[in-house]
Amino acid sequence: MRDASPQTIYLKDYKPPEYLIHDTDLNFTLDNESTRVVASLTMSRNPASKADDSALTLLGENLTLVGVQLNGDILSTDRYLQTPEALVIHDVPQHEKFVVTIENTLNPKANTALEGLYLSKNMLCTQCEAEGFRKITYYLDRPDVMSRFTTTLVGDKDKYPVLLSNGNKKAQGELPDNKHWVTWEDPFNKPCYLFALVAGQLECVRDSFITQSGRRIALEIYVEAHDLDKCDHAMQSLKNAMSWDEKTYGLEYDLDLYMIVAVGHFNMGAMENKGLNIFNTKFVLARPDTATDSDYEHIEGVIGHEYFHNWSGNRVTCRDWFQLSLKEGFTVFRDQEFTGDRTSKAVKRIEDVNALRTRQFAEDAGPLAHPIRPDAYIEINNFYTLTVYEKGAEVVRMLHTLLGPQGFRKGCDLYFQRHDGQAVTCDDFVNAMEAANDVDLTQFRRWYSQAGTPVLTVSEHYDSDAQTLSLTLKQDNPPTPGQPRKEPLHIPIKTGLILPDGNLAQCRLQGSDQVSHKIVLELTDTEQTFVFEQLPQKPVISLLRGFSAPVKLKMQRSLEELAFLLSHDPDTFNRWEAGQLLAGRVIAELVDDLQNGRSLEINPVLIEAYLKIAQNCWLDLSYFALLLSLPSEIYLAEQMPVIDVEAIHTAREFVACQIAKHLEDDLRGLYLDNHRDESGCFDAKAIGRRRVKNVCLGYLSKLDDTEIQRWSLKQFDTAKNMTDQIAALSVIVNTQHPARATCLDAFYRQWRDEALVLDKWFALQATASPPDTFDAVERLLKHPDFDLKNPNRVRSLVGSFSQANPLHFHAANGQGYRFLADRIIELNTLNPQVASRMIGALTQWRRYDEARQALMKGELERIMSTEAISKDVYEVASKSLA
Ligand code: B3K
Ligand code: ZN
Repeated sequence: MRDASPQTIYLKDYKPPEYLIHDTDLNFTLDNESTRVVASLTMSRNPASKADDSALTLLGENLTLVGVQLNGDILSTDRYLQTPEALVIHDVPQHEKFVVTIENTLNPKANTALEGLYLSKNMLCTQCEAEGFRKITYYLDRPDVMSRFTTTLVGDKDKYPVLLSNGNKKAQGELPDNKHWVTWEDPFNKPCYLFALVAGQLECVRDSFITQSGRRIALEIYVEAHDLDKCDHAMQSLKNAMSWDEKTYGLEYDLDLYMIVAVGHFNMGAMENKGLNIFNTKFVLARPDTATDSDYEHIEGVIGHEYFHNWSGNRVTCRDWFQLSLKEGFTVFRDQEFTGDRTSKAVKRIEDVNALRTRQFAEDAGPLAHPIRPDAYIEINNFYTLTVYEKGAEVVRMLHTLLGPQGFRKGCDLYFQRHDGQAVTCDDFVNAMEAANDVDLTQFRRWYSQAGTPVLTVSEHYDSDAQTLSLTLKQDNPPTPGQPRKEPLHIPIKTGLILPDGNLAQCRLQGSDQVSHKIVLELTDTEQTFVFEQLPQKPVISLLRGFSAPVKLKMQRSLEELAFLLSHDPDTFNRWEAGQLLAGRVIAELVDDLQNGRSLEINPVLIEAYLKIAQNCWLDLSYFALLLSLPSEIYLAEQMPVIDVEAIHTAREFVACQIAKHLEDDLRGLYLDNHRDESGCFDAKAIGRRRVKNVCLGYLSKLDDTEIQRWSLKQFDTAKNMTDQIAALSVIVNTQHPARATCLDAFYRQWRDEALVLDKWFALQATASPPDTFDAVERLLKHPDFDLKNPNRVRSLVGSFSQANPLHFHAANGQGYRFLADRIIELNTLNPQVASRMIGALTQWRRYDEARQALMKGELERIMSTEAISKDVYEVASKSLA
C-alpha cells in the first residue's frame, strides 16, 4: 500500500499556465536502452497568469537529468531543484523571452508501461497522450501550452533506417560511425501530447490524395516488412476519410504529408499525433484471409477517427483534460457518421447503441459513474472511458438532432472558425452551437455535468371521442457518486405514430402548427404531457426513434404490440429494438421459470415473429442478420436486478435451440443460399451474405445434427476469408463437435506467425461456453505465445475471459475472480494502464448475489493491498469498493 493516498485533481482548480513555450527544439540521440534528449525551450511568462512566482516548474518522470542551461549558461545545481516528478528552476526572467536547455537520458527498453518513449519489438515509438511527454523530457506537460516543434533524430543507420516525427521533413544527413539524422518541423502550434517519434526498420506503402482545393498530400503507411501485404484497406480508408470530411464538414487536411505507423505493442487503438498517427496493428493490417468483415469496418472507423481529430482535437484542442469529451465525444460522433455513410446506417446505429447500453450504461450505474466532463480525477488515463467517448458522442448527436443537420453544421463552422489554434472547453463548443443557431442551450449543458442514465417512463391515453392521444413522459435522474440530486435534462425524443395498416400518421401536436410524420418531442421538465390531435384511429407509438437520447425507456407494451412494431416500424432502429424487447421479455420469463423450478416452454409469439423475419425479403442483409440475432447475455444481464449468469445462459440457449428447431428449414435454406465463394469481396451484399449465413450456422449448430457438423467443418476447412473461418471455428468450439481439438490445433498452426489472428485464437477459447473453459484459459496463460507485456494478447485472453464470458468468469467458486486479480496484480507493475482497464469486470460486484459479491470484493481488497500500487489501479479499485 502507498503511505498516502494519491492526490485528486479538480476542474475547479484550473489556472492558466504561468509560462508559455513558444518554440520547442528537440534533439534525440536514439538508443534502445539509453536515449539522450536535448530540449531547448524558448519561453516567456504568460501574461494571462495571475501567479507571480519567479520559479519555473517543468514536469518530468523516470528521467536521468544530465544538465540544465538558462540562456546558454550552465546552471549549477543550487539554481534548480529536482523532485521525482519535476524540475524546478529558480529565478527565470520575468519580462523577456528566455531559453531553457535541458539534457536528459531515458531507457525505452525498460518502459513496459508503453507511455512516453518505448520499444515495440525493435521499433522505438512514443505515446504521449495524456501525460506521457514528461517521460521523454522535462516540460509544461499540459494541453493548453502550445508550441512550435522542431525535432532532430540521430541514430544508427542499420538499427533505425527510418526516422519519423511530426510535420514536414526539413533536412537530413549522414554522420560518422554509421549514423544518420533527420530534422522534422511542424508548422502548427501543438500541445506536447500530440508529439510523436518513430525509429526503426520499417517498410512504407505510399499513395497520395488531392484535396478539394487541389493540393497533393503524400500518404504513407509504415509497417514491418512482413505486413506490407496488409495495408491496402487502411490506405483506402484514409482516402475515404479525407474526402468524407471535406464533403461533410468542409474540412481539408493541412500538412503536405500524412503518416500512419502500425506498432504491435500499444495500450489503446490508435493516436492522432499531428501528421504522424501511431496505430495499434489491429486497426491497420487486413488481408481477406486474416481479417474479418468487422475488422475491415473497424479499421476504416478508427482510421477515420484519428484523421478527423486533425480538426476536432489538433487544430482545436482541449484546455485541460477535464474537457476530453470536447475532442473525443465529437470525434466519435464524426466517425460513427462516417462509418454509417460508408456501410449501413441502420446497422452502425444498432451496433453503437448496443455497445452503449451494455457497457456505458453499466459504467453510469456503477461506482465509477462520472459526467462526460468529469470534475475530478486521480489518474487521467482512467478517464478515457465509455462515458467520455460514447456518451459524449450521444450528447453531440442530441445537439445534431435538436439543431438539425444544417444548424449543426453552422455551429461546427463557427466553432472551428472561432477557435482554430486554441485550447478550449466544452462550453466553447456549446456556445458556438448556440450563437450560430440563435438558441438557448442553458439546460442542455447539464448533460456535460450530470452523470447517470435518465430513466424515461411513458404512459399513454387514447381518447376515441376527442380523437386525441396523450403521451406523458417522466424523467428520473438517479443519484450517482458525489451527485445525490439531479436537475431535469433537455431530452430530444424522436417520435412517430404508426397506424394499424403500418403507415405513419400525421403528428399534430396541440399548441403547435407544425404537421409532420416525424417529430422531435423536447422533454425539459420532470414530467410533461404531449397531446396529439386528429387521430380517428389509435396508433402505435414509436418512441425514441434512432435511439435519439441515451436514456432507459420504460413503457408498457404487450408482446403483440412489439410484434406489430417488428413488422411495421419504418424506423430501422425501433424495428430492431422491438425484436430485442420481444426476445428479452421471453427470455426473462424463462429465467423466472428456471429460478422457480418450472419447466421451460417457448412462447409461440417469439417463434412467429422470427419466422416472419426469416421469410421476409431484406435489402440490407447485415441488418437482416441483426434482426435474426438474440440479445447478448451481457445485455440481458443489464436488465436484471440481481444478475443470474447461469439462468441467463440456460434460458438464452433454450430460446436459440427452439428457434433452430422451429425455423430449421428456413435457416438451412438461408445458409445454402448465402454460402458463396466470394472471399475477396467486401461490398455490402457479400458482407451481408456472410453475416446471414453465419448467424444461421450458429442456430443450426444447436441441433446436434451430424450434417450441420459436416457443414461447419467444411466451412472451416475451405474458407478463404477470416470471417467464414472464425465463424465456423466458433461454432465448432462451442458445440460438442468431434473435430474441436483438431480444428483449434490446425488454426494455431496455420496462423502462428500472424499475431492478430493468434489474438483471435486466444479470444475464441477464452469466450467459449463448454465446461472446460477455465482450465483452457489457465493453460493458455502458460502458452509460449502468451505475453503479459503485449496489451493485445492480454486483452485477447484476460480481457475476453473477464469481460465477454460471464458464464465462466462468474463461476460460483470464485476461480474466475481470483484469476483476474492475479493478472491485475502482475500488470500493476508492468503496465498500470492495462492493469486498471482489467479491473472493470470486478467493479460491477454489487450487481450479483451475496456470495459472489463477497468473492469479488475480496479480490478488490487483495488488489488494493498490492505493494507499490499504481495511481491507475488505486483509483479504479478504491472507487469500486467505495
Ligand atoms: N486520443 C487517443 C487516446 C489516448 C489515450 C491515452 N490514455 C486515441 C483516440 O481517442 O483517438
Ligand atoms: Zn479520439
